[in-house]
Amino acid sequence: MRFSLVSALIGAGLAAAAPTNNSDANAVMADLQKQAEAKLQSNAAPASAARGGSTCTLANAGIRRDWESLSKTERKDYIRAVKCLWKLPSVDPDFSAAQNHFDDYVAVHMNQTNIIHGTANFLTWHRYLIWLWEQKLRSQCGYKGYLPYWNWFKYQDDLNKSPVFDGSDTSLGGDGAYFAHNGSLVGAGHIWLPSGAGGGCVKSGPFVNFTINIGPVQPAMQGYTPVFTDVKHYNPRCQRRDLTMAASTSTFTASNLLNLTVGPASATVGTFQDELQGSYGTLRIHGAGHYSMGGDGSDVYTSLNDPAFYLHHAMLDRLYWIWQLLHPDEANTVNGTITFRDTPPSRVGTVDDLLDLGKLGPAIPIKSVFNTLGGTPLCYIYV
Ligand SMILES: [Cu+2]
Repeated sequence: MRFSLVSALIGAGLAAAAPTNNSDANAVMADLQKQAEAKLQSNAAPASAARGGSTCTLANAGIRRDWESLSKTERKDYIRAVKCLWKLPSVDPDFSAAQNHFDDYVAVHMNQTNIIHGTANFLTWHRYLIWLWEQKLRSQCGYKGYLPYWNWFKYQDDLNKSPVFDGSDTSLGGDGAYFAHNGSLVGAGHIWLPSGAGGGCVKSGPFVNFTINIGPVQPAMQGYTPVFTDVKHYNPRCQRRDLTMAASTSTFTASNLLNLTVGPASATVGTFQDELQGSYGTLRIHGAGHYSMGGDGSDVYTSLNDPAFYLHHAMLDRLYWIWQLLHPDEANTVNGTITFRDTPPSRVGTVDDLLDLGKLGPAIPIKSVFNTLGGTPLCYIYV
């Protein structure tokens, strides 16, 4: 059997390994990716290739890549396509605050926040959401590529240097202007994160003059006054950001990554998703991506106002994809109920529950998106 860094680290014991710097996390990620690809190759053996009559194969699957590995031309094409969504009309008259199709995604997520987080459908609902976004960019805005991801483990020490956030015309915008505020309260108010250097309107990059219209509902950033209302409340404003290294450096670690993918938290989909989302008083990888962005990206209801949301959730989906490939017996299961941390108490979710994203796309059962090569409708891999 091939020697693997991951198994070496596991062999050494998670606590003993406890790597904390970027290079360790990046090496672990690269190794996990290799293991996932090896599983893909063996799954694609002729006997299983025709399973279910899917026309999706490794040869024709879409390939989602690290934003950094896209050429500048490809990044600009993605940015152009996202801007195109601002020019398309809203598709749901109920979202009267939505001024365009970009806003529709914010509104759909906002309306369902309490039934798609801390629930059985968290992983699959967001998987389907970002797939619909990717499809829309391709079908309506002429985008030729696939959804890129933000690789959290690179540049976590200085997000200003990340190609996602460096403020160049090939980024998704830089930090916000300085806005004096007293950090962010996260983990249901149990954890305080110090402010970064921003907090105001994003001051550089391709989306500087673009207006967002819905929310905020519950931004973690102090001093950003929420609008406790609904998708009919029109609230035009700039998009805000506060790049917060206190969130990224503390959480995007090799030990957290190992725990999720091959360590104790990887045992079941329940332990995996709980560790990913954290609980009261803990900051974990899903939240850390949002709180690293700060500003609008820190709002559990309307974080889609930050265009980097989709790259963050693509990376989250990549982690889910890797976990599924490494845990085939658990890959097609769900755990949890249909309300946020079972509040109010609700029934257990099932694989037949529908992922209903309103007018963004047809409602489909959870089980149809377990396999990203299933062709019902998904057909993509990560590299
Ligand atoms: Cu969400």
